[in-house]
Amino acid sequence: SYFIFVLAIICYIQMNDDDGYSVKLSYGTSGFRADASILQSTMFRVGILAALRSLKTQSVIGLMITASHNKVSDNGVKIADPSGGMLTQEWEPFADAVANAPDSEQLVQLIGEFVKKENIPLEGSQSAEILLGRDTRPSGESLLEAAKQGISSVVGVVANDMGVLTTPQLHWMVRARNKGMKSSELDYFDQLSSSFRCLMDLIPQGSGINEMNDKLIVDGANGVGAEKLEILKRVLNGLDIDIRDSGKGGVLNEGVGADYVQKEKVAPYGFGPADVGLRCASLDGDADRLVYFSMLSNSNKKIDLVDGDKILSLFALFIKEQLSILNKDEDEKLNKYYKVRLGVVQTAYANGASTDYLKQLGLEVVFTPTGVKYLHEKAAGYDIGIYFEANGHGTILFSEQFLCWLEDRSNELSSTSEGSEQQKAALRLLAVSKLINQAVGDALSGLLLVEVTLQHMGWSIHKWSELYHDLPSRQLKVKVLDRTAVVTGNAETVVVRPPGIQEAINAETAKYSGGRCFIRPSGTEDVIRVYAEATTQEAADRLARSVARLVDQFLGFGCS
Ligand code: G16
Repeated sequence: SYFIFVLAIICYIQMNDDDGYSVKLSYGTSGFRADASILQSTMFRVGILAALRSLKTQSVIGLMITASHNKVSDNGVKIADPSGGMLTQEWEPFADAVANAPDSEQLVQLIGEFVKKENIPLEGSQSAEILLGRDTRPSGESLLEAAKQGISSVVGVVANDMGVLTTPQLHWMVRARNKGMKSSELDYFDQLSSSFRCLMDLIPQGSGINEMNDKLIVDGANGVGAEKLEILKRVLNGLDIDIRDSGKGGVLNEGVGADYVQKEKVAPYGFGPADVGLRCASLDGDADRLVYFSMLSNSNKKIDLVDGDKILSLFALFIKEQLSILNKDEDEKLNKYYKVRLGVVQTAYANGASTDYLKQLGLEVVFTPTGVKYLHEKAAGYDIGIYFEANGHGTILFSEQFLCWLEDRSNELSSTSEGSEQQKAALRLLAVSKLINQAVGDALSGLLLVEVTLQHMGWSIHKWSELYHDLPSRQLKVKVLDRTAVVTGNAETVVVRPPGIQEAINAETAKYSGGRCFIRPSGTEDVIRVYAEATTQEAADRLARSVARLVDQFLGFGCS
């Protein structure tokens, strides 16, 4: 079988080698991304990688073809590990080497060495299977074919095309399959809708629901999220959602979507004066990010942004409330009390005001570098770990141990004090653990949880937004000759290389009272990102611009 495998690789690479290998690819923040036209060979190679991962783990693996928030002409690929989370970081160097091997001989040699080192059985197994998904990008279909060929070059591994999906759906399916649970797309919608209904039924009588404008307007980024939200809306008949930017006529991520809305702080295309003040939300291109906003009346397209930090704060408040009801007056020794380790994970992009707010709530807040893979890992260390990036990517993780206790406690309460506040709190937490995607951040499940939490609190989007006031901030991106020249440390808050630039950033930041600024290389686009915060918008803008100029002087094309 190894001989057939080698032959398949040589044939494919020789027939299909495009210019891909001449561009250095890196597994990055979230898989490989580049212009779709150079990815054919990369997809084939990543197909092999996924197949090897499946053989190694003897589990189902996911392969998602998407470039998420990037422009429509880009595409990319992310691998989902058996847990449904991102590919283990231990395999990233191998992924980089596979993607960048200059010819079929070196690729074959590389794979041979890796298979030996990792002791990967090449004979296949019952569960050697890859679930493939893709977003709505036109290049997706042919790239999927390339990935399939890569997978089937490894004898005994099955490629299972799940069709057009959101990224979180695919991750959810992989997790469900490996846990022996129902795992079809229909099962996904069933789980979301039944846990949402359960939470709706548990809303306390008389919570000031009237404060909410009952209609939600969603910008689907002209992508897969809009299509899937339509299905969810049908399954949940009665959910009042107006879905815009659903792909008919518009271009994916162009002037629309969560990334655009969060970075530009303006309403997406398709929203106008009639929407002023209403509760609106934006998904990104593969529906793993979610932000809310409301249009301001005083100027065209300006918005009040309710970003990932505020979604996190809303969820943290709700969870904290349920835990305090659940553990009320209970005796630790009677197994009726569980000292829950509740933690919150953010990145350097988190608005300083959000971190202060969360700390005031008495929560433990920790920081990681950008990238869901880092946040997820940290959050998984708690009984309940809530992680969100400001850009709207995040979820809530529950430990198995806590969920087991919660199940038992809920059963006990249903026989001893049916209908009590404690029983309801237990049921709510259980429902949240089923509604919110345990594999990865998911805009659709996040949206349902926001909606039901607002109803529970009786809050309008305006009341929610008033939880705290964001410090004015600005994000910019700078094109440079080589973004890998920037190396950061301390959760991306300081630049370690090139020498001198951090001192220059410090000197610039010191000119602004309450100023904070950092730079980092993007893992998904060929740019350096600049983030600045200050006490006024004008100051944040100026600080960001001057640091962007510094980046250009140190690393760029020298246009400033
Ligand atoms: C991906 C990652 C996110 C990250 C974002 C931007 O999101 O999953 O964790 O925040 O890229 O990363 P960078 O600033 O490195 O370009 P997505 O939604 O694009 O897959």
